[in-house]
Amino acid sequence: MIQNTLVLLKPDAYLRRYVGACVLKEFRDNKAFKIKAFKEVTPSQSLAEKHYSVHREKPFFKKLVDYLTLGPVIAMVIEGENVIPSIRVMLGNTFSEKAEPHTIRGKYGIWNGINVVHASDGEETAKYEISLWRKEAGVEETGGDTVNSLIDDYIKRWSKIRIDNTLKLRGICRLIATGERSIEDCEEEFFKLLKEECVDSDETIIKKFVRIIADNLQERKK
Ligand code: IDP
Ligand code: MG
Repeated sequence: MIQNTLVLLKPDAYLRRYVGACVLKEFRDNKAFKIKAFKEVTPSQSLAEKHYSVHREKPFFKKLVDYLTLGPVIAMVIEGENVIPSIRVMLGNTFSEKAEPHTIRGKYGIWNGINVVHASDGEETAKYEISLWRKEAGVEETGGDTVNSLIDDYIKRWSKIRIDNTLKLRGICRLIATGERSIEDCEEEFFKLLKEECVDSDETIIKKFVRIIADNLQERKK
């Protein structure tokens, strides 16, 4: 069955430029997918809250909204045969450190909920999310050559960077999670590693990014 799904390169994938380009390449190069909308959007608080409204009662809700509003995202509408489950499989487990190494989250997710990409989890959700992002952020399904060339330009521009510190960042998170190191003790290292990856971000946003990672480490899941 032909389906449409909403895919977001979350702010971590956007700010970590090379990682974002690698992820986008996986979607572009999959011949079963047709990318119909592609737009860089800085989500407002209200859009982030509506997008994650199913989670509003969860203890991590506020931090989740802080994460989605950390910086811009790339919003896409992708069409394809059973595209909703296919993309969920490509993403892997919600929690980066549990995701299989060949999945997008397994390859590029830092830790816990900092997991690079969002994708709709079912047909109803996809309809809700596509219409929400169209209404509130102008994510229009224009399709065609314009979308394709925007994607090609993005990949070409950022794949040159070639800096991917995922495994180093995750290694530090693991030591914090096992109690071998403290978050405070690691903040400087997180900052340095992210600064290498986030080539065009200012220090204020990178510091916020470090805070988001730290919050996530404290927000332990069951
Ligand atoms: P999904 O993104 O795999 O569909 P959901 O359960 O819908 O996962 O959760 C939405 C997002 O909320 C996740 O992608 C992740 O960023 C974050 N999240 C989910 N569970 C937790 C948690 O227990 N702690 C922190 N963040 C979480
Ligand atoms: Mg979900």
